[in-house]
Amino acid sequence: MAKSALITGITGQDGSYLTELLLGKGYTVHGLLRRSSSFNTARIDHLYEDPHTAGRRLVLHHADLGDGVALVNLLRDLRPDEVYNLGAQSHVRVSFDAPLYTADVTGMGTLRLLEAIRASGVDTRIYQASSSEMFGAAPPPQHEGTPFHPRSPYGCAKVFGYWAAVNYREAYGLFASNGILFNHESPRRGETFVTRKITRAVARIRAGLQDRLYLGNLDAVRDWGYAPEYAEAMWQMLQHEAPGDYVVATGVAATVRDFLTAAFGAAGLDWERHVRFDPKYRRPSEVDALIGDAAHAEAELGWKPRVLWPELARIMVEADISLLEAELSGTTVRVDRQ
Ligand code: NDP
Ligand code: GDR
Repeated sequence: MAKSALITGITGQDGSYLTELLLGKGYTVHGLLRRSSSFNTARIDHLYEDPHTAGRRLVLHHADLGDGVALVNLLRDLRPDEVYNLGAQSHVRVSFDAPLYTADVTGMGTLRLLEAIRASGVDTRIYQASSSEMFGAAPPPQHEGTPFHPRSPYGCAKVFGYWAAVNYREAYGLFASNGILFNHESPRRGETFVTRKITRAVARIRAGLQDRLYLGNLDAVRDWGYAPEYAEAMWQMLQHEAPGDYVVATGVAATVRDFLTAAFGAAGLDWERHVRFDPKYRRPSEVDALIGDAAHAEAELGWKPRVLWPELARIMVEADISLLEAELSGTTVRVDRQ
């Protein structure tokens, strides 16, 4: 029997890659779509199937991680084999401006989903999108045994979600796995995260549409991997014989400045001529260095990173240049071509 999955956050970067992966494996994919006054499905439009198509395998349902009853109803009606909880207010800087909202969606939303699984009595496996931001101030390299020290409302909310998943595993025997994913990027990355902000600016500066790029802390160290590979790790966790918690990372460190140099360099530009500092992009408390040790994921799941950050920077710059050229030529644009 073909499997079915429910994905919260299906319209986000990771949700789109995971949907492609699962459809390719023959799954029927149900996505939780939150109500928006404008279209929010650009990343999955290329996978869209008309609701009147018989036997379609991608189905979207309006609901919200803030609405526990809607989650129970969805779980009860769909009875999916697997649930991937990717939905979140995922922006760290924004979480300082909207801390209670972030805690509600990112933290309580996870508990609502776990409780919906329990209340509906559905026999399913759940993947929880945990984050390297939970490590925060803990010195690198970080692994599954590193104590958490979150540095933002977002990080605190993810710690809550992490422990809620562990608790439902221990209390109710739920197959709940935490993927502790380090930063992962792609041409589909949201435009306000630093890598995509940089690669979009490179394309626009190269085309003469923009001259300045305003950024915050250039000294932060991150471990940037390639998002489609991280979606594979999520799926592998739910196919494993037992639930567990896994760090997923490349183990390779770079500063924001390093990424800037590579991205501008890929277009033959010098970042120092264009980048300016704006304090509004600094965080009240910063996470200085995240470098993951993914040895456990490699040993248990056979997962290994392939694309490292210099190649990632090049992939993203090339994609943003092509996207801009298509926009400027008036060609119908699909935001996500990879
Ligand atoms: P995105 O920000 O691209 O996507 C977030 C998704 O959550 C979107 O589909 C968004 O919907 C949805 N969402 C937001 N609020 C709600 C809500 N109230 N109810 C239901 N859905 C909601 O994130 P990514 O794809 O990058 O990340 C996926 C998950 O992994 C997130 O939980 C993130 O915190 C976590 N994570 C990400 C990492 C990364 O480097 N990318 C690293 C570690 C963890 P809409 O499109 O309508 O806004
Ligand atoms: P992060 O990603 O906070 O690590 O969270 P982001 O790309 O936002 O920041 C990375 C680093 O770059 C510095 N920075 C800037 N960041 C942004 N967004 N905009 C700027 O102008 C800027 N200038 C400098 C930041 O200070 C930071 O140090 C991401 C999210 O996807 C989370 O959801 C996820 O859990 C973690 O990665 C792992």
